[in-house]
Amino acid sequence: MISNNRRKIELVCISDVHLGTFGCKAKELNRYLKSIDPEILILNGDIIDIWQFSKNYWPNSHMKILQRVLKMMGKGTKVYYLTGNHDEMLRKFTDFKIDNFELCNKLVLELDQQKAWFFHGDVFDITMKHSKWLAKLGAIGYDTLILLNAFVNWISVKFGKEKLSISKQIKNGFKQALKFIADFEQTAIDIALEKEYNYVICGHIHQPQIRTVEKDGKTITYLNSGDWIENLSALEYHEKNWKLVHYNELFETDHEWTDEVDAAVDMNQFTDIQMLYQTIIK
Ligand SMILES: [Mn+2]
Repeated sequence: MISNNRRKIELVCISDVHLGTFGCKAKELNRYLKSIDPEILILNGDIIDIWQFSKNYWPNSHMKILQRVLKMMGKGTKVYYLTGNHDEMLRKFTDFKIDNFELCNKLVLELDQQKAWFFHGDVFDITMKHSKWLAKLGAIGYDTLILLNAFVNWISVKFGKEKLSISKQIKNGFKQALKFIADFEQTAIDIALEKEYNYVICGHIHQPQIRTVEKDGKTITYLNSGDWIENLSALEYHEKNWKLVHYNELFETDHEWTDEVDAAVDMNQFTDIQMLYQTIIK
């Protein structure tokens, strides 16, 4: 693919890549990223799976994703990294900003006079699993809930239990999963309506979606970027339209894609970021 063939897109949002795990389809993601030239790239959580890092799985194809993102930044793409639960360790660096890179918990952008609210979505885990009465995010606050989730996970691990893993839960029981997805989407929609956003964009549940609903005379669009384990999906915003794209529809998949030789990235121009991710990775 030649560089001037890249599709110019105003905004691209991906999530749940889970770099560092066996399931991650890094080669496919790299192929997709190579085919686009977005003004803004939003990495909406669970990009690097730091929970799994003890397993010591970090192939070259995974490193290439990070290099690809750095390269895009070098070419002027603004990158927002919104933290998820599998990369919650990054939350202590929240609001870290350098050049055209920003690390945050949540993000509000104005897209053609419409307010778009981006966050990973694990903030709902605790409200849905443990206490329905906590569910009103407005009342308790986003950052408090994130802390609460981290605390519950810390306790669970202390007592030899597993951390809350929603994608795992979804895989466990079909009936339960459907209810969970419906609850998740409804919670996101309700809170976004209350806050008067026009778009609410999540990840976390690995269920790609674009759904517009009307409630009390207001219109809201719920979007989910899916994941790069099973769905291989991304959200693209261009000329006032949202599109959900799937790798399988964008590329032929009848033969396995082999990575072509790629121009080397001059890593020296990103010393600070490199230091940051080396800190994270070691
Ligand atoms: Mn997640």
